[in-house]
Amino acid sequence: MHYVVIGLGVTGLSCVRFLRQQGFDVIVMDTRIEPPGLVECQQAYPEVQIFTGSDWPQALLNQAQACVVSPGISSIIPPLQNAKAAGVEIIGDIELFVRVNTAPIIAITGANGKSTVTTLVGEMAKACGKKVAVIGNIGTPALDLLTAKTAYDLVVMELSSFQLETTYNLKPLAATVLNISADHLDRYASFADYVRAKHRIYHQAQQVIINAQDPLSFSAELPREAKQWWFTLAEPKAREFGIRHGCLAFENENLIPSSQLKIFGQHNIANALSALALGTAAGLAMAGMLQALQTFSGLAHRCQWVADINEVQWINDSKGTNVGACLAALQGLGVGLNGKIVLLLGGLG
Ligand code: UMA
Ligand code: ADP
Repeated sequence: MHYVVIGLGVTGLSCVRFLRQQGFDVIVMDTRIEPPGLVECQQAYPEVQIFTGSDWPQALLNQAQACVVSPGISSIIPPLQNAKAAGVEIIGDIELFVRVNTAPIIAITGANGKSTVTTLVGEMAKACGKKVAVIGNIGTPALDLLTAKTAYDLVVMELSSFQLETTYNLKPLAATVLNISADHLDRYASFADYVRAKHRIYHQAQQVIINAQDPLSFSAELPREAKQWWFTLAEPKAREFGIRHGCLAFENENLIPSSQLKIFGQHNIANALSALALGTAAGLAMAGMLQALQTFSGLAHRCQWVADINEVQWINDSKGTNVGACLAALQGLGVGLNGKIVLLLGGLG
């Protein structure tokens, strides 16, 4: 029996490394003629058979122990549906990861703000003295953690809807859907399908963190026993992180003036509040989390201040790759601004 790894980008390569280390036979298939991981895979694993282009041998798919599908390729393409009909398990790299991982997981998804919140929670955990791994859609494939065989206190994982579609046994200590607006609709039959894929993150979560101002962050099918935490840009009620008199606050307690944050825009205040909620759910100390909030200056290309030239401020928000992100950036940056915003816009959307 062998595993078939579908896709030879960073995810596919990480799957090959992990499965070979475990001693399994591996076959790789990718529709691209020259997938990015081709040369590295050939050099490091000459024994692995690689099929590139559109002609995949169906018999090898149908005899596999499982097909491990990269997030960039849909698992409902005919060769994979045929294999599924033949009884083959269709999973993703995150499913392989959670079957072996033993560290507690904070799982983060949403249409926008995922990488910012994932990084911020990672910084908070570090400030609290935890050995933390920050992985997933943010860039480092999850399985690389297992291949490296290093122990961690906590795993902070950014998950895309693509990754969630092929994950069945994720049992996070805390999970959130930060917000939902239209994205990736070329991959989904409907917006409802995209929302359903995102909500999979909650299925077996011990604690859930919900955006009180986005009804799509809430799921009617939350696990009944899951503890709930909420965040809002309004004044917080019970179990809520919110804003009171210019301060980030939890319930009745003011925590830190928003002016002490190094990230700006209303959407980033929401990101900070969700990170505080996630960290609190995971038992991180408030003092360490607030220390991280005071130093975290955001990620490159996300509402990133570039220069101030002749009284014009230049901001790089090139990671705002959907309409919701662009609107949030414009609205967030517009607060308190006296001048005009000139938007330089490109891309498919
Ligand atoms: N592809 C093919 N044929 C194949 C396999 C893939 O044409 O047989 C194409 C896909 O359509 C896609 C590209 O190859 O355009 C890359 O796909 P991939 O699955 O090989 O991607 P990886 O290099 O493994 O990177 C993936 C994530 N990419 C996608 O989901 C498209 C990375 O997220 C992620 O960082 C990485 O795994 C580690 O987990 C990137 C992303 O854009 C940053 N994610 C989307 C987003 O954030 O909106 C979801
Ligand atoms: P993702 O990883 O989900 O793509 P990022 O943290 O990389 O999100 O941010 C990408 C862009 O999304 C930012 O440049 C900004 O325009 C927008 N954004 C960030 N946080 C939010 C939020 N909470 N709500 C809406 N848009 C946001």
